[in-house]
Amino acid sequence: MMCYQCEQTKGGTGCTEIGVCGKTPEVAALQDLLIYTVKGLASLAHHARMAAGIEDQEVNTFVNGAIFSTLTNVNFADDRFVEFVNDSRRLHAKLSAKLAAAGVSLPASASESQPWFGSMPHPLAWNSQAAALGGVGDMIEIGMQTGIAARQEVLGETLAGLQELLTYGLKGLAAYAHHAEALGHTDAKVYADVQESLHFLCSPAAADLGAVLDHCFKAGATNFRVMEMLSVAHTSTFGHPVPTPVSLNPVPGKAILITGHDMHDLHLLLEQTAGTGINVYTHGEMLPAHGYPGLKKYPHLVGHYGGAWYRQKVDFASFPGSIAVTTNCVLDPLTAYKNNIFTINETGLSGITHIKADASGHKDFGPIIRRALELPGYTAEDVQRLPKKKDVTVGFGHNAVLSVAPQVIDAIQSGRLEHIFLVGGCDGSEPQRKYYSKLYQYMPSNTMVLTLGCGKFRIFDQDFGNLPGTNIPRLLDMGQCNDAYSALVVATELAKVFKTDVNSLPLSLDLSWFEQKAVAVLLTLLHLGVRNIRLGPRLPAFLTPEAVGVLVDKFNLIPANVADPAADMKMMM
Ligand code: SF4
Ligand code: SF3
Repeated sequence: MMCYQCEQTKGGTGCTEIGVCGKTPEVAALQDLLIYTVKGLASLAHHARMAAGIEDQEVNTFVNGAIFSTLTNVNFADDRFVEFVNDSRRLHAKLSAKLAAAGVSLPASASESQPWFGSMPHPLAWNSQAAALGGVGDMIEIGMQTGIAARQEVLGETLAGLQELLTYGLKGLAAYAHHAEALGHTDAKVYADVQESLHFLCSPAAADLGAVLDHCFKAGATNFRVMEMLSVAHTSTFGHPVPTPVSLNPVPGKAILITGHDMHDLHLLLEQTAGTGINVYTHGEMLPAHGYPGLKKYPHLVGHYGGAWYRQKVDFASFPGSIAVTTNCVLDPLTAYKNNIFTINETGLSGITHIKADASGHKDFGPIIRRALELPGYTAEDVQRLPKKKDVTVGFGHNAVLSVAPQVIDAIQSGRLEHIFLVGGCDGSEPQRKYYSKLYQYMPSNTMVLTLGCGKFRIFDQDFGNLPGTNIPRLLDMGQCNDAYSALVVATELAKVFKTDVNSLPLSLDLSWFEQKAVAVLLTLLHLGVRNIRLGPRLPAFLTPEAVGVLVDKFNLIPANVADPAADMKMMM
C-alpha cells in the first residue's frame, strides 16, 4: 500500500505497510479501486450531462458518498468497500443503458487509457467490462494496481502529488456536499464540477501541471459554494447559531454519545430518543450543535463529552452508554466498547453494526437506543464523584459575530483590539501540535481568536476573558471546520467596513490540517486569494518542495514554525 493523504502519514512521507490510522493494505487497495471506478463512473456521468443532458440523481449522490467514504478515519470495513465498488459498476451499467436508449455513444477518446493508469484501462472502460468481479480477494488484487505508484512513476512526484491534491480536495468537498444533501440541499453545479474534475483526472490534460493547479483552485471555488450551501442547510433547518453555554458535566441517566459532523443524524437521534429518558451528549465536531435553536431546544441534549478525535479510545472506553458515529473521525474500536459503538452513513468499522437508511431514507436508531438502555448510563454517584467542569460557550456563527461587529470595529478603531487570529482546523496526536496550545499563551490580551474545527479542543475549556471595554468574549468558536464559511463572511464584512481587502485586515490565519476536508478549505482560501496563511503542523507529504514553492510564490503560504510559536506570534502581530 501507499497512502499519504493525511497529515499523520508515516514518517511524513507515506504509509506503506499499514496506515498510522489503522487502515490495512487490503482496505487501502479497496479504497484505491473505489476511487478508480468512481473516476470512470464520473467520466460517464460528465459525458451523459454534456452530450445528452442526462442527470442521474442516484449517480450524483453515490459519487459524492463513495469518495467521502475514502476520507481519512471514515471507513475501515472491507465488506463496505466491496459493496461500494459493486454499486459503482451497477450504476455505470444503468447510466450506460440510459445513454444507449438516448442514442448517444461515447467518443472513442472517452475510454483511451492514460499512461498513469499503468496496466489498467481507462476506468470508464474497466467499469464497462462485462465480466463479473470475483470476491474481495480479486478486488484487492485489482485495487493494488490502481494506487499512487503508477502515477508517481509516469508523472513524477510533483505532478502526481498535485493530482492527489485535487483528489483530496474533492474528497473534502464531496463530504461537505453530502452533509448538505442529508438536509435536502443540493446543487447541480456541485455534482457537475466534482464529476468534471474526476473526468479531467482521466484525460491527457491532467499531465499538464498548470491545468491540474487550475482544477485545484476550481475545486476551491466549488467548495466555497458547498460550504455556503451547508451553512444555509444548517441555518435554514435549525436556525442561526446563538451563543450558548454547554455543560461538560454528565447528568444521571442512560446515555448516548454522538460524534462526527452530521447534524441531520443528531436531529433524528434527538427525535427518536425523545421521551425515552435517554440523555444525548455530543462528541468531537458535534459540539457546535448546541448553538442551533432547532437542536438545543431538545432538553435531553444535555451536554458535551470528551476531547478531540484522537483521544476517543480513552474517552469512548469510559462512556457508560452507546456511541453513534455519523462521519469522520472514527478509529478502530477497543474491545472495551466494541459492542457499544454503531456506524451510520459512509462510516464503517469491521465487525461493528452499521445502521443503514431504508429505501425511503429513514434511519432506525433502535439498535443504538436499545444498547443505551442495556448499559448503565450515569448514576447519581458517578455524577457526584466526577470533578466538576466549567461550561464552554459555542454558537458564534457569522450571524452572532456580525451582530457584535459594531463593537469589534469600534475596538479596532480605538486600538483596544489590535489583532484577530483565526486558528482553525483539525487536531491530532503528534507532539508538534503542542504548537497550537502554546500559541494561545502568547496572544496579547488586546487580541481576539476565532476557532473552528476540532482543533479548538486544545483550548475550548479555557477562559480568555472579554475584549477590553466590551462583554464580547475574546475566544469565539465559529463551529465545525465547514464553518470556515462563517469566518470568511465575517472577514469579508470587516474588509468592507474598513474599505480594504481581507489580506489587509489585522487578521492572521494559522491553520492546522489533518485530513481532506481541511485540504478543501485550504483550496477555497487560496481560490479567494487569501495570502500569508500559516499551515501546520507539517506540510502535506503529497506536495513536493517544487509544488510548495509554487504556493509560496503565489500566496505566500507559510509553514507554521512549530518549534517556536512565540516567534510566529511576533511575526503575525
Ligand atoms: Fe496513513 Fe493517513 Fe493514509 Fe491512514 S489516511 S493510511 S494515516 S496517510
Ligand atoms: Fe476534525 Fe477529524 Fe478534521 Fe472537521 S473530526 S476537523 S480531524
